[in-house]
Amino acid sequence: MTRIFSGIKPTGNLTLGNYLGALRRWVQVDQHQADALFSVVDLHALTIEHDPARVRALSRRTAALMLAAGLDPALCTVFVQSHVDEHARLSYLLECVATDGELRRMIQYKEKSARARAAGESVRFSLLSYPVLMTADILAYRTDEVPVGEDQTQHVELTRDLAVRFNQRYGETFTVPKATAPPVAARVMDLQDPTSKMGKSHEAGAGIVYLLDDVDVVRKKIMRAVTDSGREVTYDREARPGVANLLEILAACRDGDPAVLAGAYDSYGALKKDTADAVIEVLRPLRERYAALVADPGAMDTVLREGAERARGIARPVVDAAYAAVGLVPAG
Ligand code: AQP
Repeated sequence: MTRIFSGIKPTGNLTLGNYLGALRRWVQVDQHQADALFSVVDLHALTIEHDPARVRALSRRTAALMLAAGLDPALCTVFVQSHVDEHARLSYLLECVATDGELRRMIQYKEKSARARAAGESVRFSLLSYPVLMTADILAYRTDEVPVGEDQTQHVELTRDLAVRFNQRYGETFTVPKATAPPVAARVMDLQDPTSKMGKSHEAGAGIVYLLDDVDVVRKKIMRAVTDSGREVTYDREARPGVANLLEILAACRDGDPAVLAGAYDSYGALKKDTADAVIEVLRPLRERYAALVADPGAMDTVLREGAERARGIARPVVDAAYAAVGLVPAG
């Protein structure tokens, strides 16, 4: 059976981008068709300035939203990354396989480190090394497929490179995984700046739809989305990124095709209204389930504990095999 691993960083409140770009497919497709593991990758939230209490609260909220979105512990494994030591154990070994040059070429590192330096902040070493931890997250489970948004494909390429290199040097140990992306809404853009990704760690703003936003807030944000001065509704990501973003969001919510949908509209107002309705409809059941889940924190703890146990059971022999392969003496 195909094995899938994917995760979400608890760096902010989950957005429509996380839902349409990742969660929805995990729920509707992946958990039914594969042996799927989904993790709150909390160690990845520490690469930037963070408040410990906030990371803790966001980790729980992220787990609850993953379950509220429809991940079913009877079908898949849901767990918190830091509960399974194998991720950090394997990461160091893979740092010994990765090169400084290939990590410095990562677009996310270049962009985030440049932003931090421009703001006069120091750049944590983990900002450079975290793609290796992500590689460990994936390889520890002998993962076949990694469903991610477009922003993460370079990291999955690195994972493939490191897996191949490790296997060549030390013997066949890891499965070489591949990235898979959803057909539409692989990259949901900020409604106020449709040239940049709708990201949960970005400054809270009018351009980000959070999964737990009130219905009125969702509607207001979408109705105020930046479009352009034209009138015709056409699907053109380059020339009309704002309209294209709305069409992609609508298409993702209604399982449609953005170019075909464009032909059904003769005004931006009507497109925005239908997009708002579609998003509100998609988020409604999720918000209801979320309320029920947070009312029973003990049940969620049980799901996470059992998820971590299962994850550990898969990862430990793989990581032990990697330790042995590189020449480390097994513990007696
Ligand atoms: N806007 C998006 N459109 C499509 N997919 C997205 N994803 C995130 N944003 C979008 C996908 O959601 C999964 C989990 O995301 P993540 O936690 O790795 O990153 P993030 O939500 O983008 O959080 P940050 O902290 O705001 O990230 P950075 O700092 O990297 O921008 C992934 O599958 C991701 O592709």
